[in-house]
Amino acid sequence: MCAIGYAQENPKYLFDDLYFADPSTRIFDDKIYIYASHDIQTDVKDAANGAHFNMKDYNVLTLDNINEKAKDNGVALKLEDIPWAKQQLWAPDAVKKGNKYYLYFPAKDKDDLFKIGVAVSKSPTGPFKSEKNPITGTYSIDPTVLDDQGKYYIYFGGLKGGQLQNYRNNQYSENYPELQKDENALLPKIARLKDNMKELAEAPKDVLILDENGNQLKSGDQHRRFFEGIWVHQYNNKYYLSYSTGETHKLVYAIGDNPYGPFTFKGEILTPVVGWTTHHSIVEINKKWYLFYHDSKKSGGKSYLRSLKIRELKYDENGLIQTMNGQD
Ligand code: FUB
Repeated sequence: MCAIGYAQENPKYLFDDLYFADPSTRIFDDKIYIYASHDIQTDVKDAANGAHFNMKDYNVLTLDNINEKAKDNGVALKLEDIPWAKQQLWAPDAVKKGNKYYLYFPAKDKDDLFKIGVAVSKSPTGPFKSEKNPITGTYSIDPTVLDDQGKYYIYFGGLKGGQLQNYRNNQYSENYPELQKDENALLPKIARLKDNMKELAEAPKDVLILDENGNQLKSGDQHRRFFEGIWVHQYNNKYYLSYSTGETHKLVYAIGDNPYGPFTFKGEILTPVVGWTTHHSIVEINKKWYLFYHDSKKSGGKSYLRSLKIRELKYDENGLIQTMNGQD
């Protein structure tokens, strides 16, 4: 089994003084790896398009024991080594297949459109080598990959700065009308990956998120509808799809029976943190479940300087996640 884990009621920071965010935590060969955004101080002012999240590289973090601080293993991939990318290395994720590790990441291309790229390494801590071009057919931000018994699915999408509102049926336009509050909310996307892990095996499909009556969540339902930061994990033979609600600053989740959904909304995982929003992952370590996420407390509330945290996550007897307080 992997590193020792003890019950942990209170959240704990993974670093005292380094700024990382958007943790995608993965267990590879019984070791804990965290693929995160690397936040930096920037002169770019807070902008609606997220330009102040001006990250330029990825460092892979490791955790020997959940009660200790994490370790920064140095730069694993940097902007200048990604041939197609212009700026903004946002939330990544990684997966192992065979003896290779695949890092999936969003960045803006030369036309300032977010695409998803992939970079490969023989080591979980890199260095990773980027493909020449982004993955054909991808767009927007926040990729995460589900390894479902050897079938690999990529999910992605994020509103506003994440540009998802500029796509309908996978087609880009700057001119789609803003959704009315009673129209169906925009949805995250899913596509199976080809065996080479570098191409989509199918066109991205919507991941349906339904309310308790089987109706799609509406765009005005800001406390429940999808905004960004998707994560998928399995518990008791169910698929849990969790995400950030953006403007209402919550982490919420929905449950489904297969990777494609539909998923039925269930409730809140985390109430708002200090900072604009959070972004998370949920993993099992030694038979306990943990939430990895970030807040901006340590930077005095600067939305673009975020610190990683971990806390234990609990389910009730019906498999529902107990809501936690983001201000802790
Ligand atoms: O880190 C940049 C962006 O902020 C991420 O892609 C979003 O999920 C939000 O955390």
